[in-house]
Amino acid sequence: MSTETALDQLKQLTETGLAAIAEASDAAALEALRVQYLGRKSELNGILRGLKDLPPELKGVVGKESNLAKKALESALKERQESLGGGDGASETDPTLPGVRPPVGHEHLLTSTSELILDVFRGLGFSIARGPDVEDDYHNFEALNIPKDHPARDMQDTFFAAEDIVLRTHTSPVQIRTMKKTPPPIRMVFPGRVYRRETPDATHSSEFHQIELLYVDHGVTMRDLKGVLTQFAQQVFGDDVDVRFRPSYFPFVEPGAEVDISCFLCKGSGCRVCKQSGWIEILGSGMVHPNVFRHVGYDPETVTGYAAGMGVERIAMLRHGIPDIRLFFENDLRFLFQF
Ligand code: FA5
Repeated sequence: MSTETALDQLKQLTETGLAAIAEASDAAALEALRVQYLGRKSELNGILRGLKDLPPELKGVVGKESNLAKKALESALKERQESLGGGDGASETDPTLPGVRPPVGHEHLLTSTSELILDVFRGLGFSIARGPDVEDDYHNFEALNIPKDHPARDMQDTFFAAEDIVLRTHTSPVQIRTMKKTPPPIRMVFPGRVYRRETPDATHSSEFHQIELLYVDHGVTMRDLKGVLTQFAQQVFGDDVDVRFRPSYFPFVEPGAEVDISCFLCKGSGCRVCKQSGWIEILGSGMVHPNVFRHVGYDPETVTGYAAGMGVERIAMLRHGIPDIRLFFENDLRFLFQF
């Protein structure tokens, strides 16, 4: 075979092949053309197989042209297949086959726990606001009655982003931001992520979530605080739960109280979960300190208020008997899909 004959033959078969492919009206016709032009018994394959018998000076040029022809036919087939609506040509769409369901995720347990808590407070007349995760020293400490060098700063080990810029260690700074721009009365909750330089263990994480509560008006008393927190505890943990207020210290409240619920597992008789005490701590709270009101320009002689802050992970752990806080952040689907 001369070079010209082989090249002519290639040109011819490419042209007729391309024309036929462009005309093909369905996937079956395309498949037949693929077999005819590119299959094992095709003319082109015959030329490729014969290459080895050609004299070296012909082999190069005919080989190159054959490959170009093959590529042109292949891409024309692919293009036509796509313009006919995809498919691999072997199977037409069968509308009676069951569909393929993509895996669908669901709400993270921390999200649904936050929503549950926020719903309780919505029902009690609170509205929701948020503040920034990156705070300045003034909002996170100073305005909350924790001046520089005050020993209470050590209560929450802090991540610093710059000299006076911190990752907030609690959601309490949102109290300050809210009161600064809104006159009383205020009845709000502030959910959000907080950060502390802690060594993680089963109940401590260096990143966790809090929900803050703030109610300021004329004549708000500790009794209002007890009423609302008891309501909250019973709606979240069940009607038969007992609530206990224990004196405690936070610089931004006076008096301050920590709130315990009776152990849901042993019902108060003492077990491993409540460390034999019969009670489990769920949050910190108290009456807003007059110095805090002074910082935001409220008159502590005319308004009073209460505040509280709770850890969302701890509440989810108590509600579901989760033994280790780190499970929330490992994203192991076997854990997450249980809730
Ligand atoms: C505070 O953060 C105060 N801002 C709460 C407050 C607000 C008191 C308003 C009074 C008035 P405390 O550091 O105790 O307080 O944290 C509150 C809750 O966050 C704890 O009860 C606990 O549930 C949770 N918590 C604290 N540290 C961690 C941690 N490392 N990992 C997970 N949860 C934590």
